Amino acid sequence: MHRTRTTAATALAVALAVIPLAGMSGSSGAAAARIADAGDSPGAAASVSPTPQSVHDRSDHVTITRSVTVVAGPGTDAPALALVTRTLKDAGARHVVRAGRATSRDGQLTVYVDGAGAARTLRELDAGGAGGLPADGYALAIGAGRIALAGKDATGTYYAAQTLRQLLPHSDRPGARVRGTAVRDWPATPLRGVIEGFYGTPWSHQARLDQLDFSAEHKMNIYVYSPKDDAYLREKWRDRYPAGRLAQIKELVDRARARHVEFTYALSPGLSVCYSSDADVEALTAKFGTLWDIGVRTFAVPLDDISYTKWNCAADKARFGTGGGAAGAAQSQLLNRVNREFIARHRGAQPLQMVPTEYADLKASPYKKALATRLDRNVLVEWTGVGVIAPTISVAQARQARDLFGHRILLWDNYPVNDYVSKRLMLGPFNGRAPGVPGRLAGITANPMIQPAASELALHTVADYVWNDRAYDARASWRDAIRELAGGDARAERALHAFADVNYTSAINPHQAPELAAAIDRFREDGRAGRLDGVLRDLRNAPAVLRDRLDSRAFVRESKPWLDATRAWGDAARDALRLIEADRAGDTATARQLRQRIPELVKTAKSYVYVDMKGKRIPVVVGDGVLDTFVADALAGHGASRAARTG
Ligand code: 14T
Repeated sequence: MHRTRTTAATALAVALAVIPLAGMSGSSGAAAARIADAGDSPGAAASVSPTPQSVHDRSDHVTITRSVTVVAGPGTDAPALALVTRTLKDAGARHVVRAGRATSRDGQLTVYVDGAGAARTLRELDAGGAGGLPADGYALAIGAGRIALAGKDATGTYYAAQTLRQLLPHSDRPGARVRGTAVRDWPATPLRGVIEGFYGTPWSHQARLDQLDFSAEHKMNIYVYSPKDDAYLREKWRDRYPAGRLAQIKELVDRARARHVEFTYALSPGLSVCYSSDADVEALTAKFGTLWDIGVRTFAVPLDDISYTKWNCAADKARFGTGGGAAGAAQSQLLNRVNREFIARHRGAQPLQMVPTEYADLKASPYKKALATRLDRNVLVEWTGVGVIAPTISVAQARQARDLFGHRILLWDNYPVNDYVSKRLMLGPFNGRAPGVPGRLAGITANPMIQPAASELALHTVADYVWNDRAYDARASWRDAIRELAGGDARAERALHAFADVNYTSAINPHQAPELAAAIDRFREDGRAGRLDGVLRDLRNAPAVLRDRLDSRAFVRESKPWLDATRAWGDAARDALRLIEADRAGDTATARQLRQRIPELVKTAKSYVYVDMKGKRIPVVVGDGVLDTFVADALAGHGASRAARTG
């Protein structure tokens, strides 16, 4: 795996461009698939994302009254209660009063959160209890003048509150009616989240805070802090943080805790570590200690993208020998010491995570054998699937990874990460991961794009899949993600849809701009230029609409070169369409004029660049293979028709 980053990245990019990719799910059947339980009608649940495991709509309604009583025990999760209160106020309640037990004032809404009251209400409304559910599970019921929420654990209660947030309407006055419903819900896999694990400009502090909020809203419970270009995590792994940096990390840790997200600190010593050195074990655990002190409880030691054939000290060669088996033994020894001398001695520490140096295949090897036999059982091993950017992941592969590494597997999914193709935004959905995969894993973490806000579209779909893989429908989830990011603004939603369509392709979504491509195909069949022009005009105007109307200013900022390129390609494509029409009508003057100016428009469209952290200017692409091809075909067709005329 040890290659220099640029060559390796280029090799990877080339490989991805030529490997034919297996067909991926893309069926629509939206609404029906959103309800996991057979026999349910799409009612309230249609607005809940990730799709709940089980929803039964009731025939009754509940009214949000002016004053609402919240009945909760003293041990109830504080963030959950705060969210319930805010949700009720957003739904029109003026006063939300906490009480130890119900004070049944006629007609007034009571909300039970955990405890005996919630258990009784859930039973009466056929939602069952939360007791038998997996970790992070919850039950929620709305009906008979009451609302009840109960979690299997504190996170479950918090997720019940998140679901309530999606079920209640927004209103500035009391009186809103809410459809009765009974929800039982739980995740498909224990760990679900984001690993900031890419090369290039690390996310800003604000972006990380926003990401923690986003994760919580999407029932994701882990954030792994592992940016490759934060020197304190790799080159300077032994060094302590300056106070200011540590204070920032603490702010993330606190935010994560309040959102029921496990902040995971990943330290990568592989560039310089001496595995047999007591001093290096000491340095590693001392660094972890400084993070423990600010509240971190989950730790990882990634050993990816390092050499495991060259030791960093002579002692390792003497102690372990050479070859993959020796590397596996050395790494296991280091990790076991961290596990036994740090993790095991800190009460409340979560299982240690590691990334093996062979993380992207399923070939039996002396290295994997060494990890399987020597690494402490309770360490989680990360794996990317077959291929660094796995086009597909099957249940059989997940099972094989578990067997081969001999440990529980945490999937490090390299989607939507774009560090190896930074000319591209990846706005398509999570795809190609089979139903049943999450159930075989300790969890799934997705490596996002360098652009944090733009990553939210793909991450929304990741969150859907990892919570309820059986109900997952990539296209439906993608539309849902667009709707959410557009924040209820129909014009922004349409614009975002058009923009995401021309930024759709990746290793897991082989077709670029599927909707635009279909519109062009249709035009080739029926010759209806007006309709295609409407599509191109909407695309051309989408950047302006997004700049005007999208709430997420970060999305607009990060997408700037792609927005610019989209508008310019829209102009070029519309002129190309006019050229086709002029040729067809025999309007040679117009055709000649268009023919002359289109190359200039194409040049402009290709001129927009993403500037990376080293100042490198990388021309961006949008709708590549579709927009450029359409324009080129129009020019070629014009040449051909001229030749035929003058021929
Ligand atoms: F550890 C991993 F699981 C992993 O994926 N490591 C890196 C990751 O930081 C990076 O964001 C990702 C996508 O580029 O790929 C891994 O890095 C690579 C992979 C290669 F195949 C770097 C160079 C390669 F040639």
